Amino acid sequence: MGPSAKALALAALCGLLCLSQASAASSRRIELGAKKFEYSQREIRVKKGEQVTFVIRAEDFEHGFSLPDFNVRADLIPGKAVEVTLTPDRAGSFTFLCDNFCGDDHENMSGTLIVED
Ligand SMILES: [Cu+2]
Repeated sequence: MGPSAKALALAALCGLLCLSQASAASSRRIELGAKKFEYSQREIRVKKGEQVTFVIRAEDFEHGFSLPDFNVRADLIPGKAVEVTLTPDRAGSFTFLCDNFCGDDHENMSGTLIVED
């Protein structure tokens, strides 16, 4: 690789990094808490095409966060903020739920993501 090719590769790499940082920064951040047996928000409204980052904290136990319609899931570890980023590409109501068994009322631990056009 000649010097100019190296410079080009570096520039391309920088472009990628800068782009990904810019998109992370422009993401709308939504704080969500998880504890037995509910999320801190039952209903979350976002806009179609808007990039959102869920910042999710488990408050008491290991929970899960699953949004099957968008193929998104994460393990939630107490004391740690877990970030999940997505850009909903269609409007509608979608269920998010705990998919990590956490006790008797686990089945009811869910909420709705409303994506508006
Ligand atoms: Cu659960």
